[in-house]
Amino acid sequence: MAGTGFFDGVESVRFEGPQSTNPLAYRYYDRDRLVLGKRMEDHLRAAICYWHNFVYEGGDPFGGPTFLRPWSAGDLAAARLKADVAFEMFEILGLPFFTFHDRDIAPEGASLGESNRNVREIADIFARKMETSRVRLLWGTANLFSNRRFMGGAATNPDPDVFAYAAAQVKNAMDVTHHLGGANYVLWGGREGYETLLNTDMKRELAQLGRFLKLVVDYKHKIGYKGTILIEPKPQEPTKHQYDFDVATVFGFLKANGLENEVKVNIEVGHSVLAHHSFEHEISLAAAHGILGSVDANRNDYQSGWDTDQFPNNAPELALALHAILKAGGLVTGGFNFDAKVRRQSFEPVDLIYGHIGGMDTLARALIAAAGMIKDGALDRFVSERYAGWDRDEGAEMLAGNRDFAQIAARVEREGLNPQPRSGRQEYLENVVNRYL
Ligand code: XLS
Ligand code: NI
Ligand code: NI
Repeated sequence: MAGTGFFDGVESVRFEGPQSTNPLAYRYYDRDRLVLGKRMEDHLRAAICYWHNFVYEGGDPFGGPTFLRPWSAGDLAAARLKADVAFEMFEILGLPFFTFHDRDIAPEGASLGESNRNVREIADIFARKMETSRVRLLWGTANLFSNRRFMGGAATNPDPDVFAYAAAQVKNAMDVTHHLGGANYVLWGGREGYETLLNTDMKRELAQLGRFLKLVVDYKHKIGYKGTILIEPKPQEPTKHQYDFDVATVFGFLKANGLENEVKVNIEVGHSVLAHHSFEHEISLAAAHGILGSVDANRNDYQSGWDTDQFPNNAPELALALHAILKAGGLVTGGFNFDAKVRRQSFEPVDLIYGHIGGMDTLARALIAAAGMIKDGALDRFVSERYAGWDRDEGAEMLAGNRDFAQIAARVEREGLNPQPRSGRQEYLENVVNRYL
């Protein structure tokens, strides 16, 4: 590959094993290692995101860019350089997927037509690079939140022309995702929410959002796109009240619109924390409803109250989520997308590499631990015994709807039922989990 020189001196990152002290090697992520009969790479399906690596410039509310990237001019030439650097990074890390928003990859033009042409021009560069690279597209999405036209919402805007503009932008992003063989298409409703009810007709806005999602699903079928449509829940930020608050809210919304078999969720670790859930709660709930799609892998600062998008680095915490994912049969079209950015002071190119190495090794350790728990069945056995009564006799009959209240009450009296509590054994189970970490 003709190098841009951006990552000069950084070699391809390889697996060297847990004893390695090379900071530019994987210590746990060994992509070909079989875990429960499947390659690690195929379990995790890790992706490198475009926005945090190649768009974020290190700014915070109190100061501007610190990274000073050579593509900061923001024109098409800069976009081409950015694409070259991105593919160099994919190569160095050897991860199988990437993700992007339309506005990450190409500059916005004077009209939507020009913006769309810019996006397609860079997507064509991607397509050519993908002929010789092993990286694939995990998902594409449209940025319907940065431009000021979306300040009052995209699909949920009071102005129907903004809805139309958003639809036209999503159509193009779906076309491009389809063209690049993207495994999923994501919708994160950054501005789909509100600041104050004083100026908001919530009922209308929810109807608009439902209509928008139906249009997305119709278009998917019309163009023969086989990927999965994903909604990414987030409770707050940028709006005070987001309509896609958490997995439960999204499931209710999908049911209300008859889309629960068409759309799944992309669950982000940090967003779960902001919604006051644990990540494994969100995973398990999505799995229970059959809408587990994909993961945005990161971590949130527990003290912040906002979305800090840090790289995952806590394997014990992720192990329970991986356990829930494995139990649900794994991520099918989904994967682990690093929706994570390096901190403002980590301005050197190699810092991007360290972030991903740490994230990958954390996921790999969590996967190995979770696979151990699954293999021994220690947790599952306890849980299935705990509920075993529901699988037979009167438990099964009640659950199936074969008993009414009168029949249930009569049996309680007839048999003189007096059920005795059994220990939930939380501490014992926590100790079992610790054996695998
Ligand atoms: C923002 C979201 C965003 C989505 C893609 O908080 O995580 O990055 O993943 O639009
Ligand atoms: Ni995300
Ligand atoms: Ni986030």
